[in-house]
Amino acid sequence: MSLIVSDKRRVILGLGKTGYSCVKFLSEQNIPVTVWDTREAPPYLEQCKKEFPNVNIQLGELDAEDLASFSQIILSPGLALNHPAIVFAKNKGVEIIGDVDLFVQYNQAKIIAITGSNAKSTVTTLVGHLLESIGVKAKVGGNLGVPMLELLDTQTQVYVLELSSFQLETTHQLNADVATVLNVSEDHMDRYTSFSHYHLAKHRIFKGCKKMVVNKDDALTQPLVSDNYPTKLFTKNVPDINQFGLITENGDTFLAKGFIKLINVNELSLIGSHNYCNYLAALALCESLDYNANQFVEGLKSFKGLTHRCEKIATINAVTFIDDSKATNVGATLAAIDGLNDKSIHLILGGVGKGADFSDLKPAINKQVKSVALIGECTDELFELLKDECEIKKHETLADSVKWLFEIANENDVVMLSPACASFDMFKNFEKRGEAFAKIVESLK
Ligand code: UMA
Ligand code: ADP
Repeated sequence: MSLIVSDKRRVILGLGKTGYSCVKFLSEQNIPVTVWDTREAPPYLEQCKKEFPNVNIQLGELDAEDLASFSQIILSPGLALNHPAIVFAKNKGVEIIGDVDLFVQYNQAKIIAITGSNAKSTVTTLVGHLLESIGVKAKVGGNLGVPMLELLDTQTQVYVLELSSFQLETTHQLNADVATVLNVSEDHMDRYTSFSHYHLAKHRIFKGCKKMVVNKDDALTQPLVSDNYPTKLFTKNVPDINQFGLITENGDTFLAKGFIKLINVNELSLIGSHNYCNYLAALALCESLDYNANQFVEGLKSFKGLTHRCEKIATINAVTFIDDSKATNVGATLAAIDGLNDKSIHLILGGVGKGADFSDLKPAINKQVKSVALIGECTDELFELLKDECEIKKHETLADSVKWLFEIANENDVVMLSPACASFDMFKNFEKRGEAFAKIVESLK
């Protein structure tokens, strides 16, 4: 991949957050660009016209011949590499990169790079919090929300980047100081031709990395490249020497490094063994930058977690309500159910399935879930799959589903929104779905 030089004809595809950050970044360096979005009114259209009037903007379906006339495409994550016009341009020799490649060319600080099917946002935010808790100037971003080019400055010591498989598809050489794939389970099957295609995209995070963090319990997180890199392991189980894991003694569970107990999980805000793994992964990532896990005990205690991820929002008549709206795939919902292993659960499931195979839900629901309320696009598919596993009912609205579950829940039970699906059929995004859930719960008081 070549460095930014001025003889290229560049086109940025997409004028959402990423596309606009690329327009801004390149324009500020007087590098001419065209930006092209297939939508008639992409989110940053007006802002782009106003702030960068010299940028050539094209709207509407991509034209293969036109695209092939550029020398470089800077692709937004929302557009797939297998779009026919993009494939055509690539075959004609057009270079295709993403915002990560641009970021890497300009970055001077350390990079902690984090991907996985689930827990990316939690671990990225936690690592940022831990580093700041000991005075390191760290910035978090990427798929988390703020495009990484907007993070670049001269003061930051460490960038903690959450990277999606979409972003990694166009990443050639990340050169992270430490990289990890936290876990791998099915997601975005509407975009990938196979699970292995998705798995391979995730593993591009290791390209050029100096150190790795690997989930010992998930073979799919282990690097596909040669394993001569310094590697730290984390596990839900008792750790071997120098690994991060959990030690249980006299009914108390501790985060531990080897046989050294670091902190009792009772002192932490996040619940469930999946979240304990997230703390362990974050510690392993920080230690890979040559900090010491012991330095982070106060930071572990003060991390409050992110909203809509297994968040306890209310207790009414001794029934606990949990908002796990961010559970947009089967793996996340299974982790949430598993994390509540001593509770009877009433679960709200459904939404946009993204081509997922839901069958892994069956045994967990049979074992631990008393009733399921179904909403959204996947209702019929989920009903057919789960109708013999527990009490189950289809609902038109989220409000109806919450009210029904509250009626049948007993004292000490849990009503949880952990839908295993995306929200776009009924809500703008997972945040709006979680907020709607909280409002409905509030109305039950
Ligand atoms: N789109 C078009 N035509 C275009 C360009 C985009 O129809 O020409 C559509 C895409 O199909 C998509 C939407 O517009 O439905 C947004 O795409 P985008 O590439 O413009 O997205 P950005 O606004 O740049 O936001 C992206 C990430 N979005 C996606 O990957 C879809 C954001 O992650 C990320 O926070 C942001 O860059 C900054 O890095 C969001 C996301 O949903 C949260 N990520 C997926 C996930 O977490 O599961 C991967
Ligand atoms: P991502 O950014 O990868 O979507 P989040 O931290 O936003 O990750 O969490 C997404 C969902 O995954 C939430 O429902 C959360 O409860 C669940 N989750 C969190 N940690 C894990 C884990 N270690 N394994 C599986 N699911 C998890």
